[in-house]
Amino acid sequence: MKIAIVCYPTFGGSGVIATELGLSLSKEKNEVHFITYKQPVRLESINPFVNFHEVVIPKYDLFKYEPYELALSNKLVEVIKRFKIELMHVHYAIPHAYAAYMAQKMLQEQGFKVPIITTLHGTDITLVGNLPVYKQSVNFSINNSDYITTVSESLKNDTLKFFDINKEITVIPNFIDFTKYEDKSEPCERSFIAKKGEIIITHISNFRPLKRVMDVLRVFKKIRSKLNVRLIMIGDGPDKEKALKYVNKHKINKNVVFLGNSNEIDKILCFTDLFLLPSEQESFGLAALEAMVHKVPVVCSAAGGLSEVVENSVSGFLCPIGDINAMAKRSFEILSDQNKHAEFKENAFKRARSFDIKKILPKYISIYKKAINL
Ligand code: GMT
Repeated sequence: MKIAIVCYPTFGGSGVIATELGLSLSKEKNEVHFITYKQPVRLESINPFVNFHEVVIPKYDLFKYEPYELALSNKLVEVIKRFKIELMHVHYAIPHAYAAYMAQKMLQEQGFKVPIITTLHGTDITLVGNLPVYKQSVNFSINNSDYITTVSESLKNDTLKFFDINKEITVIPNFIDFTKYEDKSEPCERSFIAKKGEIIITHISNFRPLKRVMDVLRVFKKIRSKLNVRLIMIGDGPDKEKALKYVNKHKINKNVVFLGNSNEIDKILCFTDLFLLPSEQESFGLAALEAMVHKVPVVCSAAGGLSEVVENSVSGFLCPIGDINAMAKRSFEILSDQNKHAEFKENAFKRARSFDIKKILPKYISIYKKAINL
């Protein structure tokens, strides 16, 4: 098949999933064309079946905001015609589903029939898409996609709750490509960040308010009063300043390392003992799954789709949103008991296995085939 993938090229989970999906499709000899404004951050292993087309918008003084969706739909039409692409798979509704709809209409006028598959990822529904300023357009573009998928049951329910959807929604969970880990020959260097005997706790996010990074620090401070722990904060975003101030004020700066955005999270996760994700909202929680692949138990909030990833009391703990006492207590429970820790680690890995891309990829392929009547 020949597939155009539209996504955000940044460190967010939707871009990561779109990239990994495209790479896996390409390994099965599908021709994949990524169309976005920058090379996606995880698009490292290029092969002959992977193409990247950059959406470039020239500056013009009149524009306060560059009309990205106009340029994107233009690029879609151009690339789809040139490479005879059979379908568009857009990740994150805003503005991708809208731009794809425009492209589809333009192509239709020129005699090309190209279906749209829209995958909803989370904040495009629960936070941004729901704002009155976007809602009607988002609703319209979701309903005008040929196939709609969400990354969890929870997100499907939210989509049906917040929007007026007149089409079937298929849940296709996010996934992990285990072959990436099997091929790795690099050693896991714990001493690279941890001192001897230190327990490592990690958090990864975009530091937006809904990630509740201050909860991460508060939970950590409580655990630290009982255990020899070090916290690694990976990512960047609006609440980073606040987080830095907090660690200085509470004199825990020697025990908290801020690493910024990273493409090498596996190098840290491989020796992490516990992952914290206290989000206000999380449609899936890809970062938690990426930790579980490395046998890292997760203590998180019971927000959105996290309960579809982490099994409470088995591969981690799900606590009420904002309940830092419960999160600290549960973290201590896992970290202070070696046997329990070992058991949770194995369970986390076992759970992650159920999200192996080998099980998930056929679900997307089946939709693609239906879309192009194969
Ligand atoms: O968490 C974010 O704000 C980033 C966002 C994105 O666009 O990447 O993440 C969403 O999509 C991920 C991939 O499907 C999910 O794992 C995240 O849970 C989801 N974030 C939220 O729902 C807040």
